[in-house]
Amino acid sequence: MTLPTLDARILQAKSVVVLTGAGVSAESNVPTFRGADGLWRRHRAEDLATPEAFGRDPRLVWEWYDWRRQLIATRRPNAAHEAIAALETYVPEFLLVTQNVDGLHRRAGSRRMAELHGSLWRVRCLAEETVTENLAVPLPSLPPHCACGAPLRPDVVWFGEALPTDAIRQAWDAAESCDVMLVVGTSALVQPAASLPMVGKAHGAYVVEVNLEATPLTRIADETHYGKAGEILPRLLGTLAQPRTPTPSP
Ligand code: BJW
Repeated sequence: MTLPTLDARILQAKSVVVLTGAGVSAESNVPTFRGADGLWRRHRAEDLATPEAFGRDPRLVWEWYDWRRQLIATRRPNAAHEAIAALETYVPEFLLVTQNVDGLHRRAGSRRMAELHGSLWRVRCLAEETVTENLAVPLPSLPPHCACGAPLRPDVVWFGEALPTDAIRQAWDAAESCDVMLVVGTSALVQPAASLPMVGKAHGAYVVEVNLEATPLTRIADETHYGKAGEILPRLLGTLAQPRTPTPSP
């Protein structure tokens, strides 16, 4: 008996979830966190990605985020982002759950998204808690300030902070009800995002992993494809990785 290919399985699915991590942006030359050239090899997360670090030295934290914003502003979505954006247009119920803060999925055209760890392109007022888009590159002064006078922080999720309630609820519900979950370019080490494939699996989803190497998720995945996401996804998804052309009217 031959197993259905992934594109056939997806065409039969009512609901599909794609979970992505930093590896999906690696081919856009955006550094990952834990790879050989990863951000956490050069910097300590405790110094840059915790509320305590920001409380101690907001300027230092902002210098790092401003550097990353400048770098990412010069980068483009790659074939993996594009394949995921195309896939969304073929599936009735679809959710892209991303841990990435770089905004490349949105630039590739993805719309039905839950951004679990926030966005580099939004800022939050420490006094009013208001969130606004901020695309200035570089930022004119560090740390930036709100019109009310209070400092702004990046609207991202640091270690020890709760994830945005709506995003994690949406992701959890989708994981519980999806037929297929595709997990791309995440080390699956950071909670609670790393639990989503287990939730999907426990509720009967067919779990497919795409990564350069094995992760803690590999043992529960139904299929693992080793290699670069930008090469593997277009191959695995076939025509579903191509933007859907409108059906011509008769
Ligand atoms: C390729 C590729 C190619 C490369 N193609 N693949 C339970 C147990 C243990 C610990 C905890 C727990 N629950 C909570 C914790 C603590 C903590 C945690 O998980 N720690 C672990 C590290 C031990 N979690 C938290 O603190 C979270 N908060 C929380 O749980 O709060 C609870 C709470 C509730 C109520 C009130 C208060 C609190 C928050 C986690 C926030 C994570 N933040 C960061 C920074 C975001 C902002 C920024 O970018 O600056 O998010 S850390 C960093 O890791 C970033 C990423 O989104 C995240 C995940 O990394 P990711 O995406 O997996 O990247 P990498 O680099 O690890 O992996 C890349 C992968 O790609 C690799 O596998 C490569 O092989 C692969 N790859 N090129 C395909 N071309």
